[in-house]
Amino acid sequence: ASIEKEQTLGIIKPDGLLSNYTDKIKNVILDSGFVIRNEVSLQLDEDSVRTFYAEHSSKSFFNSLITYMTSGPVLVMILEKENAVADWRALIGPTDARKAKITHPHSIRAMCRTNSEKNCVHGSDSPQSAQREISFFFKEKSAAVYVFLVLKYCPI
Ligand code: DGI
Repeated sequence: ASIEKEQTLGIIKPDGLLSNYTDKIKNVILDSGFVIRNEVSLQLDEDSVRTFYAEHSSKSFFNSLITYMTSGPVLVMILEKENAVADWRALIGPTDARKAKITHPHSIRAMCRTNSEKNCVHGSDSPQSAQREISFFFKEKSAAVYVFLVLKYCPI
């Protein structure tokens, strides 16, 4: 019987990229049975982070989260395997990397960093979030957008 594959969104955050954890993290991803279906490296702007993390907009740490996530490029990946959402969350470990070091010493967050804000990686927290977050970064442009772009840049 074929195994149902699931997709989730993973992000290597600016501290992960700047500290050269990318190869280490990718090795863990591949060794754990994920396929990296698609990836893009980009510099997020403030508006994108505000939209992406909208559920945290009322939190005290929201502004520093925006500063952190715009402090350098990120690597956004579609990760695929059976049970990808839960397995990726388990692999990255708890939000607070200080706790991760104690309770989940083999997690990615334990490997990278030592505080609750700079925790190196992101993972969607449910299949619904995964769908929303994947289309946030990888949504195919609609025909209407292409018509707009053609008319804008190649006016008849
Ligand atoms: O899904 P997670 O990334 O594990 O955690 P989350 O959705 O609760 O929070 C999103 C990000 O916001 C998290 O990766 C880092 C930041 N954050 C969360 N809780 C705190 C925090 N930053 C600070 N400074 N303090 C927090 O308590």
